[in-house]
Amino acid sequence: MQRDTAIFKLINEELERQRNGIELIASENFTSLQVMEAMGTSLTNKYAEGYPGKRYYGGCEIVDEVEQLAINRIKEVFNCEYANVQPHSGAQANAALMLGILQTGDKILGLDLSMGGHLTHGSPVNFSGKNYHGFFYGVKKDTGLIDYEMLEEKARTEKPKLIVCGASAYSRDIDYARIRKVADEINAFVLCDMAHPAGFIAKGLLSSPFDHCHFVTSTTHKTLRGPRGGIILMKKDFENPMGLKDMKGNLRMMSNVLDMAVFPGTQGGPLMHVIAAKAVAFGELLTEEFTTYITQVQKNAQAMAKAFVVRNYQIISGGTDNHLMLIDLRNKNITGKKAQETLDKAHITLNKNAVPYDDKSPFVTSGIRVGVPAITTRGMKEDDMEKIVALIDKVLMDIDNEATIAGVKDEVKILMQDFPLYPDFK
Ligand code: DSN
Repeated sequence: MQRDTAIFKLINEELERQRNGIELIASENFTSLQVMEAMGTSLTNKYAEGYPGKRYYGGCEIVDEVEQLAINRIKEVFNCEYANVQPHSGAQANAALMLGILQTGDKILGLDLSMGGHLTHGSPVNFSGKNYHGFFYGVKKDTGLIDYEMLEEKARTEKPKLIVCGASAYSRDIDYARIRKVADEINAFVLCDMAHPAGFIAKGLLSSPFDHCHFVTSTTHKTLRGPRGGIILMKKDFENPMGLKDMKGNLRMMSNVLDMAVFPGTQGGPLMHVIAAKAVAFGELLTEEFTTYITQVQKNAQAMAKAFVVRNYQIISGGTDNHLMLIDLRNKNITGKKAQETLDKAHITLNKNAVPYDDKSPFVTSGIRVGVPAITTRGMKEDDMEKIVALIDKVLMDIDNEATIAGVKDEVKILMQDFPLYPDFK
């Protein structure tokens, strides 16, 4: 068969784009070479519906070991009793979790998407708001911090079956104990979707949701720096209070409910090549090298936030505890859309983002979200954050000047040559 040159040409172009640009999308990262290698393997050929030791297909003895290694490693990372490593994505993990513990029409309470929440936390355009009834809490207008009083009030009046915490564009730590307290009052479950801060939680740099939340979901490709995918975790297994019984009439353990919600509930065959790559990434999480990396992510984010503030950029909540910051550009008279599109031309990649109480549509927005996991993987340090903010400022302050943009694009390329990406790939 002829090699598909059209696709491989595009793959090479994408690698060059990643190499030559400054990647500031908060949810992206660069995996290690061995994580990518694991994905491009014969494991993609294998059907393995079921779980290790309980499959619906023959020939699963090797992939069983792969999946078990992934499970064991991620349980060790977060010191937890249960892990399901099969969800194809964070959205799939949340879909399965909700299918397992909720009935259609049940109420869920999550952080409003326009205040930093996520689509799968009850948005009306998502399964989570179509199959279930979404209610929302927000952040305070003056501080940009989660409005816990509002969360408590909504919880007490609406009595949701599930409270979801975790966010896509929130730069501060979360008070999980406070959320659990009100959940216990109304007999609700608590889910923490830790997709963004998971890498910090793994190394104790941010509060852990595990002691307070019944369930924890995550993607594996953000601060965990693995392949694209999802996971579902529980600190401790427990008997399901919904009364779901097995064939012998015994109450099912929640681990069994969740496993069944992933497969056969919401997915078919697991992506064994991705699970192998997850296992590799989870092994990397257990190393001191990863501790050094994620500590540097936090230092870089703080250095970057400081550099923006010095240039009079308005960071929601005034700074960051994690890897990202949300910047309100209204005082600069620039929309998020215009900023994203113009910075893209200079090969600085980030995303437009609604800011709390935004007066513009989600397609335009008043803000940008900036994250440092990917550039930290490339080896950048605090003084490089200064340089990047200076380049962003140069573009934004002269936003219609094509010559300035082209000049910054050249500066970006030169800067990034000092931080090689996959140098062994030719
Ligand atoms: N796309 C993820 C993010 O950027 O945060 C959420 O789905």
